[in-house]
Amino acid sequence: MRLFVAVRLSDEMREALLSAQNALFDRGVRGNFTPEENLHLTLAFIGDYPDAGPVLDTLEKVAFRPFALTLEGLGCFGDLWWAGLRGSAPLEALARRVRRALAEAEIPFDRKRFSPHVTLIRRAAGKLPGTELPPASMTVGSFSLMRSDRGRHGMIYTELGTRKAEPAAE
Ligand code: 2AM
Repeated sequence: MRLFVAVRLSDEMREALLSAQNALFDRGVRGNFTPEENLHLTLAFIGDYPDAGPVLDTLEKVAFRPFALTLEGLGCFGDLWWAGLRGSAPLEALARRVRRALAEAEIPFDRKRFSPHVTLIRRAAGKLPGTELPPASMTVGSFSLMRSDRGRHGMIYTELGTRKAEPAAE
């Protein structure tokens, strides 16, 4: 099983990202556009792991309060183009806690530095324009353990479990 831990995005956020993808397409950008239902923010990539049970038990120990997430800017890693998120201490803290919990449970994960992004296009061909992202924010009230399978027409992501935030502080 190929596993990763992610924040699933609100409908509003995914719609904003879809309209950014459409704007890029209209400007002639081509590539492998992430389908709207697959848009997500990865907190930790576990990769091949035999059993979701211990991972879910570990994620259950990660407590956090709801916090705001706001889109900010387009960027790229080579030909992978992404939407960025406004710098957020609670987001950084959540990723750190998830990763620390996985490490303590000796569940391996990709140790590359957390670099919050939502992948919009893989193998993008074109020049990254200065397109603005439509403004969009959401409250992160949970994160999920996801399984990734290669389907006939692209990746299929399945939620295996969710860890909800503690009630917001008064
Ligand atoms: P990406 O979108 O930048 O490729 C599922 O593959 C998710 O895990 C994607 O969000 C992917 O990020 C992320 N991920 C992080 N590290 C990865 C790795 N080493 N291999 C594959 N996916 C990785």
